[in-house]
Amino acid sequence: MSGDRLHRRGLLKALAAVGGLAVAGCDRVASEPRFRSVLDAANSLTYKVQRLLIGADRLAPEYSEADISPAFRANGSTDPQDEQYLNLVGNHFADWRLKVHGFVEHELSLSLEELHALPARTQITRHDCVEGWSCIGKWTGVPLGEILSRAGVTPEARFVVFHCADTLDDGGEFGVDRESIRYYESIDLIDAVHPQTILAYDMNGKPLTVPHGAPLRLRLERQLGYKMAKYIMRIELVQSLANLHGGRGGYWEDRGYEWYAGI
Ligand SMILES: Nc1nc2c(c(=O)[nH]1)N[C@H]1C(S)=C(S)[C@@H](COP(=O)(O)O)O[C@H]1N2
Ligand SMILES: [Mo]
Repeated sequence: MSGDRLHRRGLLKALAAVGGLAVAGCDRVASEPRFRSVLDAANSLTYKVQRLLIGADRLAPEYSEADISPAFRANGSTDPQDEQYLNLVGNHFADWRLKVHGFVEHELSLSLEELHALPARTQITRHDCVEGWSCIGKWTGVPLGEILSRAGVTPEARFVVFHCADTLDDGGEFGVDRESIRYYESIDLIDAVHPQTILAYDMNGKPLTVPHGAPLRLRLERQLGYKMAKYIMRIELVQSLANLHGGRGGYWEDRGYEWYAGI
């Protein structure tokens, strides 16, 4: 079978999974008891209303080279001190692999070189941080849908989880246990196969720097900055978010932010 056919078969499966999510997804999540507190009230309303208003295919605005911010602010973790990460930096990420696992037909382990050989997309977009600042940058990377079609998403999969290398100290002010401190994020399969959802390895035409998430970070242009995981180590396809860390689908979500952070 040609690679192209294999690829298409995988993509169709991913889209079939998305179809199921679009029809039944929200309600099924809301009926899981551990999700009620998250999806009740405002957050559930936000997710449903925004999904209706936005539509699955709407693109975030894209800008021109002239609009690129002269200095792109770095935020959150900007210099992770985790031992494993420092070792990877020391070797210029030659030993880094992106692991893709969970509800997939084939686990993947991809080097940066292998990622570079996959189809790429470049987009100039505006990053909005919940703290109230925005910057425009140019991002190049592999559409997440390409990776998922190669891994083959199985029907059980409902969410894509990004596990990061950095431990972000929250200063203890949220009362979350230390187990929850490593950064992570999650998105649904609709956003996962959106054309502007990319795993970026370049920023403004140069390899991603450590402050901005080297060697790989998510770009998810229709949501706020905290969703866009930097320092990605592994991508896990899961059925439920309840058993991960604080159970709310992300580092900041476990500390009270909304899971669906639509702009
Ligand atoms: N792994 C990881 N990803 C992260 C963060 C972080 O602290 N750790 N911070 C988030 C926040 S709040 C923002 S606004 C953006 C900042 O991306 P930048 O540093 O490229 O501006 O990364 C997001 N992704
Ligand atoms: Mo942010």
